[in-house]
Amino acid sequence: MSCKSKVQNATANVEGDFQKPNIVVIYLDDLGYGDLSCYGATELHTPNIDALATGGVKFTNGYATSATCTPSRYALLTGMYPWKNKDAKILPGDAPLLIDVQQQTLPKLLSKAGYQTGIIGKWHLGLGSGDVNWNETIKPSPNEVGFDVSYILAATQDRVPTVYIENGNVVNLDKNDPIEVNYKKNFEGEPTAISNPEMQTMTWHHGHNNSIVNGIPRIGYMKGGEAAKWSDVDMADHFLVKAQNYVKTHKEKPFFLYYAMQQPHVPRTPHPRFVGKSGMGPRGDVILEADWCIGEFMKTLEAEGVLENTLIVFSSDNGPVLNDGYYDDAVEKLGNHDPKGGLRGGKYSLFEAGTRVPFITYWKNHIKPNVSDALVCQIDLLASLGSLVGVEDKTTDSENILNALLGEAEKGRGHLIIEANSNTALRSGDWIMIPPYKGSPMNKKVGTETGVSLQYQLFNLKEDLGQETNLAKSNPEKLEDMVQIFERLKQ
Ligand code: NG6
Ligand code: CA
Repeated sequence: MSCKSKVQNATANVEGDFQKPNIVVIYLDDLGYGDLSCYGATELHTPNIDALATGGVKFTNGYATSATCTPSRYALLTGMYPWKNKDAKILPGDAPLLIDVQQQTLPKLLSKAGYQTGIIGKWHLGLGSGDVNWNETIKPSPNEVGFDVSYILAATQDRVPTVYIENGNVVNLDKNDPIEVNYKKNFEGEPTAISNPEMQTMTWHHGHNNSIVNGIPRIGYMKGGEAAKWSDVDMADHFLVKAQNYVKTHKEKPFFLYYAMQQPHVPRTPHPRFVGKSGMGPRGDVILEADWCIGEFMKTLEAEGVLENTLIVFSSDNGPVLNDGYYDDAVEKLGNHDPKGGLRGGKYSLFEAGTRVPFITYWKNHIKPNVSDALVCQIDLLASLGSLVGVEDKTTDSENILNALLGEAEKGRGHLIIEANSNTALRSGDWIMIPPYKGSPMNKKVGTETGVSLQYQLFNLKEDLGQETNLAKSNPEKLEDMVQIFERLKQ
């Protein structure tokens, strides 16, 4: 048999050099660099994610492109810098699909190599082309940009519509109770957190005062769809079972599964069996819940006989935030835990904690356990995983850093442009340069620094992880160097 036909005939259960591994991207929402015990947390214990880190490569310089969800997810799936697309900002739940159906995507690329592709979990990249009718099959959806199957929540857990959507169809929709969604105005007579605060079981702090679903006030107004509404406390279990079933029903041929978990984004709604487990309130509890789900998911890979033929990439879409709009004790019960892991800033910030996130690759008996300081970014999965399965693509901003991702090279990317709230900064080698921007240095509602300043900022991250000393004035040569690279890359 030729090499090529060996590849074509490879199945997940056949041993051999040419076997294509299954690929699973496990992606958390707002998990910080310091939120896992394998990244130094002492107050939270995440044994299942730790097992991936100790059995795989744990990256210390792993990045999302952006400090918020939509742009990071856009980069992950398209390999394109989100700042090149003016619409790649936090999207409302009724936004049109952000990815052009003609655009290259990671699932499309893997499909070319014979992969089955699926997404389960949070989408937040828009749906339809403007005026979505939630009561008919929604198109375009993930299924039009490369996923064979999709089972998603449209935007975020705190945004309407609060329903699951499977292959473009709202799950459990009763045609006699159609869903309507509006992000500008309420539907007549429908309760909101303002008109009916007594209906709340969770209280909003900022934003989040529109429709109330399951006692939780949300962003956006929704009417109807009663039977289709999800149960927040069961969401983690629900997605887990879907992910497990995906593995069970697709294991005969190579698959790519994007398992996009909703934790620890707000509203934090741990299943009752995790309530109180962290001693840190719901934020800690849902991190433990996510860790448990990952452990169960790994058990399924093993039980189905595909563990040794599955490459796992674990990461988060942006850095941590405590108060993101609800009173949920995240600040009050934090204790000695540092979600930022010693970094400066947080979600929404150009400082490191906005974009530097846990980043782990695991492939049993293929990846040698290691800790890597290589500069790696989620934007590079497209070119790198393409290279792994033999499909080259040079049409995007994604770089082939496969060797670094597999722990076989010490160097990853040379440069990376990170983004927060449409402002960009350059990471290059050990250095980061943040150009001057207008705007507030503090995001007062969430209580974190934005990283924005009217002065140039330059930090040596190797010597100054916490970005305490701005070297822009004392090292003008380095600054000039960084500004030139930045300007060249931004063109
Ligand atoms: C913000 C929300 C925040 C969160 C965020 C998106 C308010 C005041 N804040 O607009 O709660 O939903 O959007 O988070 O509404 S992300 O992780 O999906 O980017
Ligand atoms: Ca997020």
